[in-house]
Amino acid sequence: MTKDQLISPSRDRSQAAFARAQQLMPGGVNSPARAFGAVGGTPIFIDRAEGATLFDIDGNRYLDYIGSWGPMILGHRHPAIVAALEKAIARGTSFGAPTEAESELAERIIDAVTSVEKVRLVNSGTEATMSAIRLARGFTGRDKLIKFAGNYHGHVDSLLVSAGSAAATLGVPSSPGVTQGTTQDTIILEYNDVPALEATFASRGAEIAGVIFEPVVGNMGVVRPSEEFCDALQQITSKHGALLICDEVMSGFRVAFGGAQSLLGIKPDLTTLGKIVGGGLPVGAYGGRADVMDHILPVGEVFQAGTLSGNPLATAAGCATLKILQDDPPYEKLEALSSQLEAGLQKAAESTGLPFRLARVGSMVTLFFNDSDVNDWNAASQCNTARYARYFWGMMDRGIYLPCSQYEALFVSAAHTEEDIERTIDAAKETLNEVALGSAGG
Ligand code: KE4
Repeated sequence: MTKDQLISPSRDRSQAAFARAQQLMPGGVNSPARAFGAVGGTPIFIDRAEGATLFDIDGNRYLDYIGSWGPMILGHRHPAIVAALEKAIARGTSFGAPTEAESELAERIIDAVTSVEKVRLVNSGTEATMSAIRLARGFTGRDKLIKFAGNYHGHVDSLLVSAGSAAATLGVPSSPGVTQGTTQDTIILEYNDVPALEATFASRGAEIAGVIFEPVVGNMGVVRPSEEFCDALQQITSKHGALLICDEVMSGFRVAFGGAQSLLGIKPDLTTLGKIVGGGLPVGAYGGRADVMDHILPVGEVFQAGTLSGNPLATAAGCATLKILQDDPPYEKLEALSSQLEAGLQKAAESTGLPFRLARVGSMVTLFFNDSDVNDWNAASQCNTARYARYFWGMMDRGIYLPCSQYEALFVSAAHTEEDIERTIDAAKETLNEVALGSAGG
């Protein structure tokens, strides 16, 4: 289908809705990733979703590869999750008191993620990472924390840092409102840079409370850790008494039922989770060694609390989701569909002559417009993001809804079909050829 045969979708209602929203909320959105800032144009407003399909308020339909940025691994409105929510809502929406559903979700997480002996439920991935960092500092009595460029862990003040002067590697605030005092204890290194990790611990090991990292990065596009990097993280933190924090908010239950750590053979001290564990409702979680977790109030003295933590609706959706992932694991199907997509994108991109790299772990995929391998932020930051934007819109006009940024992973869901993947590949062939032609001028 060539572009001029496309029924160029009307998006008038989304345009009007966006204009109204911008008067009411900063940028018209409740999370900046949705504002299409990285690709330009107007975000589409969603009316409803079913399976792998989104319907916008102009009546256009799209194959959804964002899946709410990860949670919708089973697709939208999975009948068992809808039923669980209907059952829960008939009993009330929030009590601010313990429920057995919280214990069920906690038990499902503990049973699935072997390094997790105890867990605390919160309301978002940000809350999970913020709490895990506080716990690492409280448990070790140390201040410094290591994170990696290109890894995103939510809008935690102490993690909103950019690399400072190379020598210091001490973080400097990457957002107004974050104080120097907050970021001075954050050390930022390059992902997969073992020598830098070793050198930092050699000089400051006694000050370091923990290291937080994405075991499979999704937030600079998909980037895998090297084996050496995984080994170094495990051994160096253990040697220096620092805690290893695996941020599996995105990769948890996504790349494997036991998380990326189960694929990589890593045993972190703490793990953070989100997205899929809530089945599309707001749930975050942090957990790990019981001797560490028991430092959290009310057993220990590290403070953390939340009005809606363990909310009955959210835990119902989370339990229903993890039950399906355990009883009827979709991972073989996701692997087949995702490798079909990867092969098709590889072929389509190769035929254009455009420089690109393709990365995939399980059902997380990124097509980088980059002429070098992408193993860290240094390389990722060289991507041709203008080219990605043209690719994004060409796919949108063909009814394929990709992540609205080069620095995100696309997600295949268990609701996608082989035909959906073939349609996506056909759309990519046409779009990438258009991008190549359009790039002929540079
Ligand atoms: P939330 O606070 O957005 O639930 O989770 C923060 C977070 C923590 N850790 C990792 C590895 C994450 O990927 C995230 C959130 N991911 C982004 C997408 N890359 C959420 C999208 C958004 O911010 O709207």
